[in-house]
Amino acid sequence: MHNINIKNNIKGTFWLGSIFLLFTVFLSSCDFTYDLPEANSIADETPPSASFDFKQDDADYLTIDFSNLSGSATDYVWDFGDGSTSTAKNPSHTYAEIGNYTVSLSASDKLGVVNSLTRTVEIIEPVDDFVPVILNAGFDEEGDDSYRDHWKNLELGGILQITSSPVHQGPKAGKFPSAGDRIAYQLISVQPNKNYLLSFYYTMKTSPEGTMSVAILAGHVTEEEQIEGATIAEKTLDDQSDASTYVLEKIPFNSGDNSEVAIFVSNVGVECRIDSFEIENN
Ligand SMILES: [Ca+2]
Repeated sequence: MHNINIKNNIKGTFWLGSIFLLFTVFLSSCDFTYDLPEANSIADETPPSASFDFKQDDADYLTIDFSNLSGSATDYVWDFGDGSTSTAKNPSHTYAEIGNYTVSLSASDKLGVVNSLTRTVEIIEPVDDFVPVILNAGFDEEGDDSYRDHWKNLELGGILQITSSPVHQGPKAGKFPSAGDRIAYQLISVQPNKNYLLSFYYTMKTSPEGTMSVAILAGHVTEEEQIEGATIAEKTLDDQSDASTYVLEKIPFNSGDNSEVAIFVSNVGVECRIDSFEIENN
């Protein structure tokens, strides 16, 4: 019996001690001077709202500049959709390649409230929308001799003539008499290192035998001796099968270092006509 009583007393002392110890631990863990609420334990009067915009960087189209428009937030986690993340407020991110990326921004405040926004960022190669302009490309522009003025280079030859029959399109076409003493020349603006396709229609009399030439020259040329060295591309035309039927011809070329190239038309030996120039990115 004594043994049992002693055992009970020991047990009671143990539990009392344990409770006291737990209470002491509890008291020491409490910070009575600063009461930080747990997340969502009180209403967040100004919860964060995630918002962002983005644009392609001017210098590098694979780099996206993000602007953070979130409200009531202090911390940010960006997921750029390519395995990369950032905690910067307004990050820029460079992608490895073009494509669609799902970008999410999680904005949170010090109360632990998180709001997220996901947007698709589409990265495409910038479109080159510059297309060169050829003035009076169809030789139809009337008045003040302007239908020929755009095609002048008196240092290289006499100005081309204009004919009304036959033409490919519109009221007029350019004409080069058999003497070969007339040329057409026009300097046009291009972008360097771009591929272009120049097209036009021409026809020649069936006799005597002769040729017509359309060349692309690297920039402005003022002397005949410069022509050969300046020629980027050239086509010699010799379809003399039908004087009244215009033939489509195309000259592909690369502008190289030049921001201007010249279209240069000349002929040898036979009367020729030309009409409807067009140029496009190639
Ligand atoms: Ca025309």
